[in-house]
Amino acid sequence: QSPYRILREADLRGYLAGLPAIVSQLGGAAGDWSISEVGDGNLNLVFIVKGPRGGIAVKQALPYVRLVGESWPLPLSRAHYEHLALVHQARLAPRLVPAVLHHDGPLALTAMELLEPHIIMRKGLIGAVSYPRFVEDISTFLAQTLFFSSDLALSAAEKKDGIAAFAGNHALCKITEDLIFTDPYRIAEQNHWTAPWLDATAAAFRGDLDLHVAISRLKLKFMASPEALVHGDLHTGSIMVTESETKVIDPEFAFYGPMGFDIGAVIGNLIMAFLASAGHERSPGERASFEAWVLEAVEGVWNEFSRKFLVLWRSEAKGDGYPASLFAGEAGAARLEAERQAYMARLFQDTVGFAAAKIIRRILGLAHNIDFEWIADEKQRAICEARSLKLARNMMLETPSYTTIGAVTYAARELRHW
Ligand code: SR1
Ligand code: MG
Repeated sequence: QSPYRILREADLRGYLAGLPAIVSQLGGAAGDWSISEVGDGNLNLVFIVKGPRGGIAVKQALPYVRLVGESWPLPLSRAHYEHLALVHQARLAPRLVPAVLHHDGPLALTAMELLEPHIIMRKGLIGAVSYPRFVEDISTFLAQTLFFSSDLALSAAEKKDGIAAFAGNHALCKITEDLIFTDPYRIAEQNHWTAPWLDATAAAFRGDLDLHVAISRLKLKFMASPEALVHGDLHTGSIMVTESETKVIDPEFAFYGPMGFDIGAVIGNLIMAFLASAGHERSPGERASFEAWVLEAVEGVWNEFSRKFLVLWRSEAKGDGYPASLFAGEAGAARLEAERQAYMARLFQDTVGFAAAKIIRRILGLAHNIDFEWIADEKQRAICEARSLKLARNMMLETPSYTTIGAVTYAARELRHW
C-alpha cells in the first residue's frame, strides 16, 4: 500500500518489483520488463507490462477525467468499486472477467491478468469481425451477474449489504445521469455532433418534450431501481474478445441499478455497430454477412439472456423475493410462472429504452464512439448517425410497440436503408 501519485513507467517498475506475486508472474528482473501506457479510454491510465515469463495489465485511476483533463476532478474511489465489482463478478460469472492479481487502494491501482490475444470488441466490429462465442458468453455474464445479485437470489439483508457496499460510487453514477440521461437533450458545453449535418436533429432533440419525458422516466429508473449489481458501462469497448473467449472489463461504474441498463448497453452498442457498418469500407459480401451476424447477435443476446435468467429463477430462487411458500401447489406454480413472464416483458421494455438512451448519448453527447468517429467521410457518418437517432428516438417513444427483440432488429433493418 503506497500513497497516491500518478505513476510513470520508472515508478511503476519499482513498485511492481516489490510485489512477489507480480514478479513471479512476469519472470526475470525488473529491468527486463517492458512497460507501455496504452490507455485509450476516457478515464484512466492502463499499462501493459511484459516480462520473460508473462504479462499483466495495470490500471490506475487518475484524480480527474482523462478525456477532459484536470478541470474535471473524479474520485479515486472508483478503483475500489471496480475492484469490488471484479471480485463479485468473478464469483458470479467465472471465467468471464479478468483475474485480479493485485489491488492497492491508496494508489487506486489494480493489476490484472493480461488478456492476449484478445482485442476490444468495438474495434473488431469496426473491422467486420464476428465473434461466435459472444452471444453465449455475454448472455451468461448478464444472466448470472444480474440474477445472483438480485432479490430473487439473495436474502433481503444480503441485498441491502450489497447496495450499501456500492452506494459510495455516486460520482460515477452522476456521470451517467448527466451524460446519458440529461445533457444530450439540452444545451451542454461539451455536447458535440457531426455538424452541420446533424444540427437540426440535435436541436429537435433539445426541443422534443415527449422525448424529455421518456428520457426522464429512464433516468429515474436508473437512479431509483436497485435491482441488481450492474456493470454500469457495458458497451463494446468494455468487452474483450477472441473467437473463443469473451471477457468483460472496466466495471468502475458498478452499482445496484436496473438490470435493463446493462442489457440495453450491449444491445444498443451492437445496433450502433450494425448501423455504422454502411460507413466503413468492406466488400459487399463481407458487409452483408457481418450485418446479418450483428443482428443475429442482438436477438441472441436478449433471447439467451432471458432463457438463462428464467432457468436460474426456476431452479435457484433462494432469495426473499417471491417467497415459495406463497406459491404452493399447481395453481401457485402456474401463477408464479405467469409472473416470471410478466417480469421478463417489463425487463425487455427497460432494455429497449436504455438501449435507445445509449445510442443517443454517443451521437449527441460528450463521449462518442469510434464505430461512427472512424467513418472519415463526415456526410456518410452523419447518415449512419441520423439512422441510429431515428431508430433510437422511436425505441424510446414507442417502447411498448417493441414487444419482441425481433421487432427491434426488424426496425434496425428498415432504418439501414433510410
Ligand atoms: C467522462 S466519461 C465518459 C464516458 O466514458 C465512460 O466509458 C462512460 O461511458 C462515460 O459515460
Ligand atoms: Mg470504461
